[in-house]
Amino acid sequence: MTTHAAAAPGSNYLTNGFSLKSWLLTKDHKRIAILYMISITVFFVLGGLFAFVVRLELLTPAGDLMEADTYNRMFTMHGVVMIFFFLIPSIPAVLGNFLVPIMIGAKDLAFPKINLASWYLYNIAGVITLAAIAMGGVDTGWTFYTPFSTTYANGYVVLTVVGLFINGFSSIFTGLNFIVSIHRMRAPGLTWFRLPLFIWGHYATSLVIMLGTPVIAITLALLAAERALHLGIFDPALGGDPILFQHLFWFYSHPAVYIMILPSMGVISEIISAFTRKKIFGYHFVAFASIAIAILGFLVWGHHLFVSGQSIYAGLVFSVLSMLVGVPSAVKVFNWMATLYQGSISRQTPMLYALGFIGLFTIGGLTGVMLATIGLDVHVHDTYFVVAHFHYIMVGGAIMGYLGGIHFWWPKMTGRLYPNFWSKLSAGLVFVGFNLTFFPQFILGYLGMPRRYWSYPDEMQVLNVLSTAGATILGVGYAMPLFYLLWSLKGGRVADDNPWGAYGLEWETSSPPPTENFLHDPVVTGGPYDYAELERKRG
Ligand code: HEM
Ligand SMILES: [Cu+2]
Repeated sequence: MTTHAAAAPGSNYLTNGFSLKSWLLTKDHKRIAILYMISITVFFVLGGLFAFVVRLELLTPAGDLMEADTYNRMFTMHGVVMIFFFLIPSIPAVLGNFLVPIMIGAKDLAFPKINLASWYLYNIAGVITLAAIAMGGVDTGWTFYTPFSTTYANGYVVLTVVGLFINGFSSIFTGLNFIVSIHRMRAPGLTWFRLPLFIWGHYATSLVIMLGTPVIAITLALLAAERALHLGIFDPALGGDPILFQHLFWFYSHPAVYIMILPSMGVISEIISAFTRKKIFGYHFVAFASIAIAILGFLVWGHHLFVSGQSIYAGLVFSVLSMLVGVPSAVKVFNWMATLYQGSISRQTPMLYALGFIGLFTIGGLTGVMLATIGLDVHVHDTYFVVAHFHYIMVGGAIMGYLGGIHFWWPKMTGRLYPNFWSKLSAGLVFVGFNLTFFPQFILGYLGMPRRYWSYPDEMQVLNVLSTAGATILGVGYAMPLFYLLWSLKGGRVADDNPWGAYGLEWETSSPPPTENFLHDPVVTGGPYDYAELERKRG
């Protein structure tokens, strides 16, 4: 790659207009990323509060803190907020929006206005869902299973579902923008196999978003239509089929778990390469593994229906396919490990998150393979074992990737460095708190504690207390970055263009970047992660 002069001092995307209007009507992908970061942080805090209420109730075996019905609403709203308003948009809408154009050497995404519209849709959807919560909430679980959701639930199902329907479009707009931009707007010389793995991750994610999201949108629309107009789509009393809902729901929602994890894997590849000073081992395999996951991810939804009465032959096929989807994930884990091997590893905060990701994601993935084994799943289905599995993937994987990425690119986004001591301490607390919260849940589930109950037998209290204690530590670990990152905006040391000495187009422009991203149009002459070349240039 060639180097490019940085922006004139003092002029960058943050200083280009200070009025509220210059933010709310911005078409700059970098400003939209910041707007998204603010919005999803609000929802993350809200989702976290719901989780804390759930863990507080589970401190004691008796259901004593709240009514059973309130408890149902708490875990439902926790799931809805965390999945749809935090995890799905998190990395693509914040880090992806900021970095995809810069990493491909473009001035912006292909459709800047649609990008801004995506943020507005997200907020409109959020307000609608919040209204449903404020009016009394929903109690169906984030999965909205019929016929409970259509016929028996007494919460604000239709309003929530309308919010999620709209939210789906914000997701689609982001995916559309990424696909078109990556195809059409790469800098001269930036061929597909010179793209950073972060871009491959976002490209694969965007494919899943575009193909999957319309299915959930239609499914939720049908659900709302049935609940409001009593059409017989899912309700057997009206001639419908409740299992059809589960098929349609998981046809999106299993791929959706890859919407959450693929971008995170992209972040991890960038961080590992930067902090080992090496090219990612088996770059092509890692790139193709993202595409393989995106495709295979659409073929395994039936593993959520093993005990639904679906045919045993269907179950067998879904079981085998589910184990196959573990293969490309394992390929990535092996390649990251091989990259670490004999690398000059530097233990900066982003790297702590990346190393945490590898361990926790591996536990999540391996327990996923266990769940894909029908015989075992019959035993632990709908228990805390499943809860532990998906939290290891989504919290241990996706959120570790998000936080790692925020810490990696914060100096680029804001031009400021954050305090090392506090950021490492918080990464440590997150790792310890996370394991203490969720590891006991594997044991609880294996012992037979069902999910979504507000009370449990006395002998399960010790493990539940550990879990609640862990959640408290985890909460502190998550809260800390809010303070030191905000503090860094004024008090942090000024970051130079490439504070980590990393390789990539984003490190060749100034921190923060100018509105046009680069002062001269970049031309790419080499492959990705060419640290040998970077060292040569530095002499
Ligand atoms: C090696 C790959 C994986 C396999 C084989 C796998 C397998 C499974 C199976 C069989 C279940 C159903 C368990 C049951 O309900 O009895 C399940 C649940 C779940 N998995 Fe995974 N999984 C994998 C990776 C992932 C990833 C990457 C994510 C998220 C990013 C994820 C998120 C979830 C969620 C959210 C649920 C529970 C949904 C619910 O019932 O609320 N899984 N997984
Ligand atoms: Cu699944």
